[in-house]
Amino acid sequence: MVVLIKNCRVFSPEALGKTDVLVLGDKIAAVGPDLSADFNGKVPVDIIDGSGLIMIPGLIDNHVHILGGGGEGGFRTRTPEAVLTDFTLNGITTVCGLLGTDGVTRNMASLVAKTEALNEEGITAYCYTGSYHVPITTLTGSVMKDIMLIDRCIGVGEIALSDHRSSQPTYEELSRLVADARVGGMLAAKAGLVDIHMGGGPRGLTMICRLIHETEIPYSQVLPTHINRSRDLFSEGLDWIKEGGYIDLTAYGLGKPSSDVPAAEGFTRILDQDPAFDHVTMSSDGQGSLPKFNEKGDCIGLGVGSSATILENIKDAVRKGLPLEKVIKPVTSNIASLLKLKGKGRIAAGYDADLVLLDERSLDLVGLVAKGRILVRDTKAVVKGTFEI
Ligand code: FWO
Ligand code: ZN
Repeated sequence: MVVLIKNCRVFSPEALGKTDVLVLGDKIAAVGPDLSADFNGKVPVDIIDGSGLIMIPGLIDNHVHILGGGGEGGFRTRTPEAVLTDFTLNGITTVCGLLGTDGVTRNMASLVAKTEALNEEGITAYCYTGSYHVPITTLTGSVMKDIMLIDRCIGVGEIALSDHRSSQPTYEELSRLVADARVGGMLAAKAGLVDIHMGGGPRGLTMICRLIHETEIPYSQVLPTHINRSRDLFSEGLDWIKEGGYIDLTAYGLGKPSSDVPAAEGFTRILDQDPAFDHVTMSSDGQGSLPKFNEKGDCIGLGVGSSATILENIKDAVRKGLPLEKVIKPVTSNIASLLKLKGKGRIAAGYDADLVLLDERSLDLVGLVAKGRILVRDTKAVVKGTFEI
């Protein structure tokens, strides 16, 4: 009910220095020095000594296959469903769940159920309606109704473009889909954002650019993801930011040689051209399949994404000299404002009490508070998913 974290180095994401944070219920009540919480012993107060620790806002992973995904190599390659500690032990307090290649054995009813389950278990979960395939398969029969009438549905995704697994939507189909998502979102005071899976195909961002250039739809309505999957696509992404667009990097596992642009390098190049660093987000593709295809398009290998890569890439970027207060923006305040997630993405009075405590030197996860509840304490999960042992 009441948590007081004393003497912690707080990044809200801005660097606030050493200060205290008071949590009442599921909200941050106050941020500032010398806070106390004494109710004459009538109310239990959980006091955490934050010395030697850094506090950042709970991380927001905007692209997670919470039901599991995959299947590109046949039924045995359908990837496993996420469990609560996949997120909490990696600093994630908010996720946006979605479907991918397989929009047949994975469906919106199950996605909404899993989204609700994660909210009941302790974090905040939203979802997108649809999957790779356009026209999208909705739950209520229309994109606008899904966004307006499903409480946790905040937009559409992930629809696939420039990819051999895409349904090859026409420009007209894409523009109608984005237009419906926009108006549905507007009518429900939600972002109505369309999360767009970018494949490695030569058409790149052309259809998205055409849509924004030829219609009245604003840049903030679409978020091309996996933008760092190739150097060519990433260069298009840099140009897209330059003209006002938003891009989402996938937080790849470190150390494996591949064609992608690692987040640390991507962030550096974005900061060079846009010091404000407001138009970039990052997501894990957690539980999504990471398939490898040969030149004939046959699946020759398959990995599984993990939400752990978000914090790993934050650490890597800081190790390479990027400032922490910048590096956490793509997974806190930037994505919270793009997705219009009220109360999310910042450490300030009135915001949701989603807080992550990291070791000051290693940036390893030490603690996590979600909606005011301590879910991780002294690096251990003190709250687990329903069937986690
Ligand atoms: C990416 C999710 C891809 C699923 O291109 O899009 O396949 O449905 O689970 N994953 N298709 C992974 C690359 C960005 C590395 C997905 C996957
Ligand atoms: Zn994808």
